[in-house]
Amino acid sequence: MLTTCPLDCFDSCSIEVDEKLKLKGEKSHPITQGYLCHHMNNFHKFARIEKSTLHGKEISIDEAIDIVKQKMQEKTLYFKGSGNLGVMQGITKIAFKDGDIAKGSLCESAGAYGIEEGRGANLTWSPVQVEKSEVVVIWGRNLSVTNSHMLPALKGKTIIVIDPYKTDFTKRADLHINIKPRGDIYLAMLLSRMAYMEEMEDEEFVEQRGKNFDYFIDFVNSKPVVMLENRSGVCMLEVDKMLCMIKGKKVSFLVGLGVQKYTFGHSVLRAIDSFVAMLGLFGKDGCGVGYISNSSFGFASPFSMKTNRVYKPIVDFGAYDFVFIQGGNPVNQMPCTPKVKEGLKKAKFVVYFGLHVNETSKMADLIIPAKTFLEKDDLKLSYGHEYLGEMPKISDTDIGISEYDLCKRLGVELRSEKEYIKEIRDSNTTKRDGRLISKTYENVPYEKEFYTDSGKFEFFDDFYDDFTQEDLDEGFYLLSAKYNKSLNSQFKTEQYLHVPISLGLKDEQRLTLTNGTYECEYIVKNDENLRDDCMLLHSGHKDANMLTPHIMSEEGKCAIYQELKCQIVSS
Ligand SMILES: Nc1nc2c(c(=O)[nH]1)N[C@H]1C(S)=C(S)[C@@H](COP(=O)(O)OP(=O)(O)OC[C@H]3O[C@@H](n4cnc5c(=O)[nH]c(N)nc54)[C@H](O)[C@@H]3O)O[C@H]1N2
Ligand SMILES: Nc1nc2c(c(=O)[nH]1)N[C@H]1C(S)=C(S)[C@@H](COP(=O)(O)OP(=O)(O)OC[C@H]3O[C@@H](n4cnc5c(=O)[nH]c(N)nc54)[C@H](O)[C@@H]3O)O[C@H]1N2
Ligand code: SF4
Ligand SMILES: [Mo]
Repeated sequence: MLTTCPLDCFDSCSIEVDEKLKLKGEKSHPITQGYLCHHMNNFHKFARIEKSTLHGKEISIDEAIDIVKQKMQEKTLYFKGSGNLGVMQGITKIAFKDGDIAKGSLCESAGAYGIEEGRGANLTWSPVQVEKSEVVVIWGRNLSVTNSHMLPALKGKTIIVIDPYKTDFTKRADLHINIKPRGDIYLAMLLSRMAYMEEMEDEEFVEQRGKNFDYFIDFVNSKPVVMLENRSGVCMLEVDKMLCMIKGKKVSFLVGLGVQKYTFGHSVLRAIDSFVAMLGLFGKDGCGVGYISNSSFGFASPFSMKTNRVYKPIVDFGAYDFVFIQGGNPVNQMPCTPKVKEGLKKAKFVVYFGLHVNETSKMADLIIPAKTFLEKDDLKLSYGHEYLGEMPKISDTDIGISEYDLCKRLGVELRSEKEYIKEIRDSNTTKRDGRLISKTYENVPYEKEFYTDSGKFEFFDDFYDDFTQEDLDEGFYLLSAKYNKSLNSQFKTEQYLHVPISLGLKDEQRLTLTNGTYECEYIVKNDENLRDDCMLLHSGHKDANMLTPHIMSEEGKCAIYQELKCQIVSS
């Protein structure tokens, strides 16, 4: 039978499941092309939670549900992570609609906000389009780790990588721009300024499809080149090289999380988009910018409703009597672990509803096991391509409960599961070569319209960055990136702090870092791929968020993992 990978990943692979539940990538799927990654190849090897427990003592699911029913009468917070991205995961929040719902994201929403400001909607840019490009700019995205099903589309293209870390891909790139962290907005402005000097703008596009272009050009021209070079760490020569490589070509820009882990993350995406728009590289075959898109764009949302919102990156768990955490591991994944732990200790009663034991389950009073994606009906909308992934129930077990069943058992009146799935699926689908795709992608994204009120692309003309020269010069950027064997904190995580060789430290030695407020000791691994001003922790590292800040982006309510620099306390 066929199903779809539920994980938080660009690729949403189509999976063949045999009678023994062995998982294989579907060969004829245009994106999956017959292979899966580490997580799905080893899915059954990772132990799952099998029993409900209250303070470590086994109880039945019925007893667990009764406890939730009783506790949710008190001041409640519902917090959902992104362990499974099936649409039915969202149903549970209906049961908690009278409490506070944690909104915003630990992921992409700063950048997404900036994209929506300029284009009105954050549409995907899939391998199907990238294949039609001549040049691909990989900008703060680590394709071979996070988006491996994009790789076949890159064959034979000119590749430019913009990343402060020498990812696998930089080694086969035609140009690697080893940018200073936090420098992307300045590089985008420098590129725009130089492109304007070289008269590379697409006048027809800018006039007919753009708004605010003159202000944009005045704004970027008002910035001293030396400042733009200093802030981005990129010299004019390299900018010139990049412009020569993309001039007159069909170009895809694949932008990742890396560029937007800062307070002004929304402006970074808007600036990159503005540069691309001035070249007229939207709405044409093989020309566009891809980011973590809004997968549900255009689809019905039967579970949406008015609720009292609090913000995920900074939510204070301690302010609640009852905290219900579903499909997430905030103790490990939310910024500022010390604050998260303090809050969860103070909260009167905490539930963890998930698949695996982790740092959050260990702090929960009550643990409720979930069903896996093979054991429930669902549907996956992808943030990395236009194909819909059906997820029929394939196997059954006595372990756990599905999100739908839990919601029902908590007393919510619901239609049948299949009805919801059908409503969402049919609300915006069509077929391409016999496969379901989102109707939004019948045409090239933005070919007909931008989704702003003006219907035009709206260029940016201002932003705010309060980093001083002192901030720039002192300490180390602590990069946070994804790991090939883990999906955030799920599966196999890595436990080293990567440091630049220039520090002269020894592998396996201890190193204590501070962000000015908190300290944490790490075990060192030398990494020749790092710039001298950077260190790196992989997502899922047990102390990945000990030194990340308890603040969120200016716009988009997003966590901003790289806002603070770190100093060495002792080694
Ligand atoms: N194997 C695996 N795949 C995953 C995940 C996983 O945990 N493991 N997670 C999934 C999720 S939740 C997401 S959101 C996506 C994210 O996918 P990506 O965006 O690819 O993920 P990251 O590894 O966070 O960041 C990408 C790159 O940004 C670079 N970077 C850091 N700071 C800067 C900067 O200031 N400027 C620039 N230009 N680059 C910078 C990093 O060095 C890194 O190479 O991946 C998904 N796929
Ligand atoms: N330092 C640092 N922190 C980060 C990041 C980073 O790069 N660096 N990345 C950020 C990003 S991009 C993201 S998206 C977030 C992700 O953060 P989280 O959403 O917390 O992701 P995971 O750590 O993968 O935890 C997923 C949980 O979902 C559970 N689960 C899996 N499938 C199901 C299911 O079907 N039902 C239920 N109920 N539970 C299920 C798993 O057991 C696991 O506990 O982390 C963010 N945090
Ligand atoms: S995590 Fe991504 S690459 Fe791996 S199987 Fe799932 S969709 Fe495919
Ligand atoms: Mo994410």
